[in-house]
Amino acid sequence: MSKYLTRLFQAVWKPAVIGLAASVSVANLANANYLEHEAVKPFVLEMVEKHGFDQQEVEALFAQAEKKQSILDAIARPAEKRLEWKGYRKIFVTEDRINRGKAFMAKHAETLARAEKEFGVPKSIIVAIIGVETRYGKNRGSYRVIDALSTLAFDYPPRSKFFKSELEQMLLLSREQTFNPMELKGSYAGAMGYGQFISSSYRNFAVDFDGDGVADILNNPVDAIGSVANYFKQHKWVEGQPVTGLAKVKGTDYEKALYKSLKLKYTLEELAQWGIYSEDGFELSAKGKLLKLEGKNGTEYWIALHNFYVITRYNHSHLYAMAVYQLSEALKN
Ligand SMILES: [Ca+2]
Repeated sequence: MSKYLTRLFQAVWKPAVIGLAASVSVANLANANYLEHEAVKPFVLEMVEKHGFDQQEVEALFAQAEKKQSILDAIARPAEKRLEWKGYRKIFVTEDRINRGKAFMAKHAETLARAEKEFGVPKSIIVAIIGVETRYGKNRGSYRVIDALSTLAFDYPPRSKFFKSELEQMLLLSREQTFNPMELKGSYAGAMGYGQFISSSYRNFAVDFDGDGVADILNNPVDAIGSVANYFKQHKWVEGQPVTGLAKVKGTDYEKALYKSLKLKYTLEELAQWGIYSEDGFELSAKGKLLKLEGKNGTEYWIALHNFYVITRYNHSHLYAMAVYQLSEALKN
């Protein structure tokens, strides 16, 4: 542990002891902190053994971490599961978001051109991601990341394994970047900064794009732009390839091509044999997935291609990827 971080942890730790003592005297201050939670002790010991963290320092963090019911409510009903395409689109592909996106694009034109060249990812896609995630940095999240990750790691069994891992990643990230873990803010799922990177993504994909020696995706839009572009490059975005296009369907065989997974299972040639066509001139040897969306004017069919799948690596939802795509198209005009 760096001296700097030790100092930060200590600064946190001292008041925490007072807080903990106080909470003992107030009967049933339930969930005021996570130190008493049965799953926390083994987690703390694991961090000590595996990564050499100081036990008291990590315990001090959990003494201040709080369970938030609003986080449990939010994860149980995300927009991606609640809404049809028409409702989802109305949130993310709006005049306001398009106009703000164009302003963001103009402001960061030089950085975006550099990112597009270096990573091979269109600036319209980079900006659309930042637009959908945080309205171009405006809503970066107001939950303490320690509260979000503790609540989901220790009180949300369906995703416990994933969020424990993210909690571990957050501690490592804080040590590496000399962040005070108590001060990190983000979404209800612990995603941070302009592009809402979770801790593991921060560690794996964030880049220092303005050359000041720090990869700061929390407050620095230049680093955020480079990092989103790098994320797409690392998830195999193919430069110059289309994302998706409207499709037409004939007969009833097309229903065979509807399945839940986001993976592309069939070639466009196979889809054509089932009566699914595109007029966009896509390569028939390419793989695609038929999407059936409930839009404002009824059912829409789309063929999603490889780069659409890459967008779903950012958020595992076809509604999300379609919103990013349509916003990116609107930003081009
Ligand atoms: Ca930087």
